[in-house]
Amino acid sequence: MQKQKKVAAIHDLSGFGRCSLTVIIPVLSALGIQVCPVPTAVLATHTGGFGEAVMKDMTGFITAALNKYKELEIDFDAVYSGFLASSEQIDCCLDFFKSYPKALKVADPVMGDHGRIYSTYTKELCDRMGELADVADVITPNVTEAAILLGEDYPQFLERDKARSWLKRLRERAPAVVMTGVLLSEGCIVNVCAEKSSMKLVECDYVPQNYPGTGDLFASVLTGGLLKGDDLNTAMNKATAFVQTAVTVTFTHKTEPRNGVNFEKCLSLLAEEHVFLERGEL
Ligand code: PXL
Repeated sequence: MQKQKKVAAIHDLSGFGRCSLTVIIPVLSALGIQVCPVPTAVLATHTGGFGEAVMKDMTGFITAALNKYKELEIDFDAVYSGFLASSEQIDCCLDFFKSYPKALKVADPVMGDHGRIYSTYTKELCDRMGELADVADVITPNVTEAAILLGEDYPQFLERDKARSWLKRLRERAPAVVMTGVLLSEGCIVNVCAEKSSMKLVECDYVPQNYPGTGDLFASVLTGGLLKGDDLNTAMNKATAFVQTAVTVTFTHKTEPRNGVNFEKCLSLLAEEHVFLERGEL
């Protein structure tokens, strides 16, 4: 049997609303991957729609946890960063990435969505997020985050040529890029990826509702796929299909959008594939 993979997940723990670690842990676990959470902050809820954030900043904890892992010689197959609570946490993540040079380095440059920056984010933190992109193997910005990384204004939609040029410029920062939630000028919403000279696109079904945590769902399925040997395009397609299914299920349940995506009943879709792949290897 192959050795089980381990991911250090440097994200916040938000108690209610289904985002970051409360999504990442179950998704990667369902894919048969061990998640080692390194909380950047502990919050009562996510920051999208529950009033002022109740948040405990965990900046000091990240370096202490890293030192402990080094002392114990615990190795990680991937280091995956996301929502941060302070600009100093950029340095903590850089240290983490540098400490595991053989690990897959995934930086989800979490900063905002739909043209709005998350309420707890400072300008300094946004200005420094690109430093993680510069050392990562894979980055997964949505359009809002891509605009910030590139110093562009948030666009309502992108022409195909513009989407290609944004991907090319993001590729100058990281060898593999997936940009999510791109509304093309012809009217469809796509996820796009670029690696080496290739650029691919997958169309997403339109669901007339936004939910928090979809970026975390997407990036964790993508990370799991890459760790299991999928190429970037395959991992993007699987992550897109999973998020689409979970969002469609949620929309049909008509639950409050701020409560997040009802992904729990969909986890078996990931687990089944895992069982199938493990059987194949035997
Ligand atoms: O899904 C991104 C995210 C992560 N963490 C917190 C958030 C959000 C988005 O709203 O508020 C705390």
